[in-house]
Amino acid sequence: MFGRLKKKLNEAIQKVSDTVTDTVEEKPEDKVIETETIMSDTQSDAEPTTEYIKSGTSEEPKETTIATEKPKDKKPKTKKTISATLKSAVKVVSEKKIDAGVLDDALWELELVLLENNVASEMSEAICAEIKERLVDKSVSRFEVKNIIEDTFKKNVRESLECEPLDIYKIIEKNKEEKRPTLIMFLGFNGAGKTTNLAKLGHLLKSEGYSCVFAAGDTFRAAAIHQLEVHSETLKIPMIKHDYGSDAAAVIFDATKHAKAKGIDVVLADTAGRTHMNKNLLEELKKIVKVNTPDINILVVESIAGNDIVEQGRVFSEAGVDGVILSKWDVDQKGGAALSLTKAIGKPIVFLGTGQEYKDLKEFNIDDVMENII
Ligand SMILES: Nc1nc2c(ncn2[C@@H]2O[C@H](COP(=O)(O)OP(=O)(O)OP(=O)(O)O)[C@@H](O)[C@H]2O)c(=O)[nH]1
Ligand SMILES: [Mg+2]
Repeated sequence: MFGRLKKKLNEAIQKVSDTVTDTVEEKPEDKVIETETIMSDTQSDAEPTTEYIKSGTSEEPKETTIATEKPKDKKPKTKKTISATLKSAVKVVSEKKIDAGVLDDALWELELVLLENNVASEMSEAICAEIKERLVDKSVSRFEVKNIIEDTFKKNVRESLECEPLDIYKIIEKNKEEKRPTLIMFLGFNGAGKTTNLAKLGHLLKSEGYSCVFAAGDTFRAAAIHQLEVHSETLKIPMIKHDYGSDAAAVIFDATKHAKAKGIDVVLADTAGRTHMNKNLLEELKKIVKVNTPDINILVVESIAGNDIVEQGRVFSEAGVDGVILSKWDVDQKGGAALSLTKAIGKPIVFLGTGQEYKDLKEFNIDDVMENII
């Protein structure tokens, strides 16, 4: 999912640490590195002036003299001098304080990378502000700069994803004790992956030993009932359906009644895709929820939906959302927006949809995301 962001992020982080360090190295004390690197790299014929050599190598005049006395066609023996000076340069770098102006420019590039990959602007700004606070006027080496940037990024992403978890199995078990089925309803934007991920969850729950029934609650889209029916037949999970155009709330109600009568553990209810911009469709969704009071409302959101993700999350939350499935996680796109959803709606990501097959439903784990992102 984060292949693109990871690549760009690492490039930007490298650039920030390089810029910061390079600028620090351009202090007068480090002049000797420039002098001798130029000599060694270009094998210049021009002999440095005595005055310049003195200012650059006051601590090691001997090596510098050897270098200037070498025949024109040979590379000056400056190896020892360079490595010695590099050592002192590292010391200088770690003793220099990082300048706010230099850092601002470098961090702006990092912020752009985050924004280009749809990381929400609040999060991008917060990350860069915190990096700045941790670096400005501090004495840090190039290595530490990189670590501080990575640490700050990870900390912010982790905080944004952390949330009280939703334990579906615990809810099912509790309801089983009370001899009633658990109703799990799927809602979300058109084409987000509701029906496919409902079927995947049915497959998973069945493999865990729970009995399931599907409710064909999308009575709106042509072929939606048939789509679920195909899953029902393939997975050998029964399905309750009415005709197209009938009341979705009634279909789900009937499926729950059926599950109660037959002692079925879980009802997985599909609903029609709807845009979060359409008030009427949202009102209808609220009615379905009111009639059926699902135990769990799962919002299915395409992880590649870009900055619209958070808005979708906020609006569907009006109907009640308990957890999220981020679908299409396998598609490598600008996935940064997904990082902000949990914080925005205060509900956890429960599963990632990682493909189009039944097995492609992965329990969400923050550590896996962190490993993939940086
Ligand atoms: N690559 C990938 N494709 C997915 C995933 N989940 C769903 N899809 C595909 O996305 C398309 C839409 O999926 P559906 O399950 O029909 O989406 P929906 O939300 O039910 O759509 P509507 O009922 O029309 O609103 C299908 O081609 C699915 O195979 C996923 O995790 N990864
Ligand atoms: Mg559907």
